[in-house]
Amino acid sequence: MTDITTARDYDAIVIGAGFSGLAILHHLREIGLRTLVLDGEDAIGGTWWVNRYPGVRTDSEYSYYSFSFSKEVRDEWAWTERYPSGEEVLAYLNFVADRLDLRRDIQLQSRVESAVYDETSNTWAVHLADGGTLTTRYLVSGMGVLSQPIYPDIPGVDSFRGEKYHTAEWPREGVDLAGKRVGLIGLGASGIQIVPVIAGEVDEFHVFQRTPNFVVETENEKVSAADMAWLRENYDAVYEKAANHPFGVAMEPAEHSALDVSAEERRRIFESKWNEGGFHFANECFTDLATSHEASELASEFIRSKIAEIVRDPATAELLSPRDYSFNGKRVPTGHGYYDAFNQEHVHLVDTAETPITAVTEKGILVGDTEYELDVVIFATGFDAMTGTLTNIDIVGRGGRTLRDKWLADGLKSNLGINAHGFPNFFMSLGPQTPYSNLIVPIQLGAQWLQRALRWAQENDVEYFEATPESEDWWRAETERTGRQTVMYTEGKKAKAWFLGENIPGKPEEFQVYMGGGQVYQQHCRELEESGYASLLHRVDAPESVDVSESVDA
Ligand code: N01
Repeated sequence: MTDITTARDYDAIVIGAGFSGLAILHHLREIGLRTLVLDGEDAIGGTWWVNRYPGVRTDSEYSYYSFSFSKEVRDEWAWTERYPSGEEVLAYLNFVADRLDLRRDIQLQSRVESAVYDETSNTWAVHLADGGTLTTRYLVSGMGVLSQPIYPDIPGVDSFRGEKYHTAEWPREGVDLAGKRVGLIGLGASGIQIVPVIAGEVDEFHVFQRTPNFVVETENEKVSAADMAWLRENYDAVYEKAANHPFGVAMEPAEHSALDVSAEERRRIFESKWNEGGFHFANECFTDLATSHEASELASEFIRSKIAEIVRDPATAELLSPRDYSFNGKRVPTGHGYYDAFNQEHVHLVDTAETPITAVTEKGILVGDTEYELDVVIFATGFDAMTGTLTNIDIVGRGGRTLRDKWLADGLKSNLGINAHGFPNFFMSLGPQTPYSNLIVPIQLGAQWLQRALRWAQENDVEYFEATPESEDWWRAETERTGRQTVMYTEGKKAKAWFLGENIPGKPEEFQVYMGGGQVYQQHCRELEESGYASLLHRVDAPESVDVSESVDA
């Protein structure tokens, strides 16, 4: 067996101490790899540590928004809400870290600035902001997919004299919004969560809307002791259901096309799933809300009718109703009193589609000739999704080429979002082109896949894994092919969705995620494993005379 510890500080370094980092640390430890997790923040939790804005909570239900691999965690942790708050998810992650004794291998306040692969020694050197360097054989990104915040390209953002905050950079000590005039830009899942919560605190609230969203409202019931007892008994079945679902949720597949039932029956089904709330509507009504434009438009019409029922002012209701794209064109957010918030007199919806925001001024926000004077501006303007964290630091592979340069020159390419050609022994948890899903499922299954792959590498004296160029071409084509069969393509383009890269001016239009279904993706991962990792080039440790360029499959 290969001695993989030679002259390196670690066998594996994982960047990021969120869900991914914790799962990977646990699984790599189990196979005896000396693993270290690095995180730039001063606490674990990843996205759940940095996203502290008021109202932050999961859009997925508690039962499948957790790991299933640890019996201790399953038996001892109790969720309290159907859609847990950010604070509760953070407490869960801390519980996981303590219960699995993970903290001793997590180094906080250690921001990675670059990681450079050395071909001669087959080693990654990880350079930290404090000047330190650590070496490792395997480098794993657990940096998160929606973790590189972006500010809008509106002139004058820096000139505003009041307070300004991004939802993903919310101050740890909180923000006192009482009695203030607040403006919010951005109505994706983050903005939609913050609206009803701060509406109750602020004096005047201006919500600047460029593109309305289809929000599915929900109740957020308490989780009882009996609910948790049931879940503990049925955890494996719940998890399996989520793992077999295209979007990673533990839900029943729909049975009928929206086009195959009578208008009355359609309304009845829409109504019943609307009442169940959240992701139930998108996933359980009909088979084709994500694949048929006509079906998606029927769902759109239903939600528009709900908006008109909830929002008392017809003009506001109309403004909140998307007309330029249909349901699923954006990631569908879960609402907790979102539409109802616009019934309060001090909550004003400002349409910036017709007349865009011209500038942020010293005093507030200028829309056309109207200046809205504000004390606080909140940016809920999203992220450089999927690739942002990976291209924001220098990940330098073979020949000194960065991942950023590779994707800029060749387009987004990877083998199943796990590894990229030119970057031996670099692995990504939730890399680009991994499923559009409740993310806990691909995080856990990905950690378990990596565990088996690296154990196999040890047992077979494999020096490195590296995606073949052919595998990248195949996966890119597959990601585009399947994505274009969904309304996420046609409608996502219109809605400037982040999953197509459309939310960032200049970012190429490419599917950032795999839309072909989480269960299909997992089947591809199993096939790669069963093939002996055939499309991940690997070289058996051998005398130095062996030419690396002749790397062969086992
Ligand atoms: O970001 P977004 P997000 N002028 O990109 C607007 C996950 N998430 O942070 O649509 C004016 O969706 C932009 O307007 P438009 C989830 O996967 C999960 O809300 O481009 N407006 C849009 O309204 C989600 O999908 C959870 O016209 C500008 C908004 O900013 C993903 O994170 C909670 C603008 C950005 O929306 C991202 O959500 C929260 C400009 N120049 C998030 N630039 C949970 O499940 C941007 N906007 C808990």
